[in-house]
Amino acid sequence: MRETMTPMKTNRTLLSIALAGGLAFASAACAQDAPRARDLGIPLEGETGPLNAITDVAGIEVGHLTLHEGDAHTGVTTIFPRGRAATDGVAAGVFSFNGTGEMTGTHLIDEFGAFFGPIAITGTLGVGAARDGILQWTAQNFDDPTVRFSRVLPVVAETYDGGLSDVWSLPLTPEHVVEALDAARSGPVAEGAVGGGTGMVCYYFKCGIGTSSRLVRYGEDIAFTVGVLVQANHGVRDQLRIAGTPAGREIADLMPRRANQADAAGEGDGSIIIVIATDAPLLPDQLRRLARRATIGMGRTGGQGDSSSGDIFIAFTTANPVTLGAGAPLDYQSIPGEALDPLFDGVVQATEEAILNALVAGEDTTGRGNSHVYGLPHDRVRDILARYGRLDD
Ligand code: OAE
Repeated sequence: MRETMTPMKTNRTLLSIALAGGLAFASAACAQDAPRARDLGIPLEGETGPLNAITDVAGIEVGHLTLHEGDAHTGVTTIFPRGRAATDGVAAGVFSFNGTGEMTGTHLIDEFGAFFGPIAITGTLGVGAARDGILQWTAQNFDDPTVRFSRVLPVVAETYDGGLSDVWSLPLTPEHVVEALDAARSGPVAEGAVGGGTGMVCYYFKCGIGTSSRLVRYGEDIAFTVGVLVQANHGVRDQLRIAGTPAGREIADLMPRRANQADAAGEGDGSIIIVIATDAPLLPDQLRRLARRATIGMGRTGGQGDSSSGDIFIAFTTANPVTLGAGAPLDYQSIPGEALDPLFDGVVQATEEAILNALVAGEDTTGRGNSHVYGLPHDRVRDILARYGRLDD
């Protein structure tokens, strides 16, 4: 069973129950009645954009494909920095906090400071299919795709969903990815067990896709937007902190059941992919500085980049359209380096909230081989916040 998700005008409710193999695998997307971190009373700083999502950065489109096939529970999330129809590229910078993982296309970004085309985020073993899917989509939608050279080297990133999903059945195909690319839209973004987040677990709770945004004041009458989308699959329970409280240590029960004991032995702490978008005019080196600040936002929730984790962060700006060809010099704008702090704050705050939104969207899930992961218990989180004087009701 598979479905693509495109944001509807109102927050959607999409509950995909895959009855294949008798498994209940609920993917609660961003729904009218689904609470997010702020709804639980988690105190969070800063002013969000209207959607509190990466799509608050004008032009960005996000698509998901969620795949349930037998014991496989995976998918792909796609992000178009300028929308599906755009030909211009974006200036970008990448920061690998802990590089035990993959994000393709980064050598070219490090060299040229830009990329063209979408970003795809999926499960570890789906990277090849996602890369091929972007190439197929590009060939279908561009007469001369090579003109946008980086479109031949797509940006695809991963986190490992082998705990809940039968990854070695290799269920994701390039055609699935083409569907997720065609489904990309602006508007609200589904969170949790959806798209690339379908089989993801963070801090030993069900997790996955999360997003958030901040309006960043720059001088008297300018405001920029910073948007963040995460595929969160990182961390161990003791590390989890919510609004500074040791929530992970306070919820020492509700631990995952592995498909087999060997999994437990091999279980790393997972990874997190963080995509940062902004409409502030920045240069590649400045975008790398923004990407580095996502580390702080992850750290606020307790993540610390353990050894086997692929914690790789990419930042891009929709300002400064990047065209190709040896034409006239380009007039790039950029904010003076000494004035970046408000944007750094926005990245830290939106990253923290995106991870918490991914956690709050998580639901009790039974996956391959009768593995099981609990969703974050909302009432207990509220009790913990209250006990530590951190409940923002
Ligand atoms: O949980 C499958 N790391 O045996 S990868 C395991 N992106 O469960 C990642 N878990 O997801 C990294 O820390 C990654 C694993 C690292 C290395 C290769 C591929 C992906 C292991 C690891 C997982 C984690 C070997």
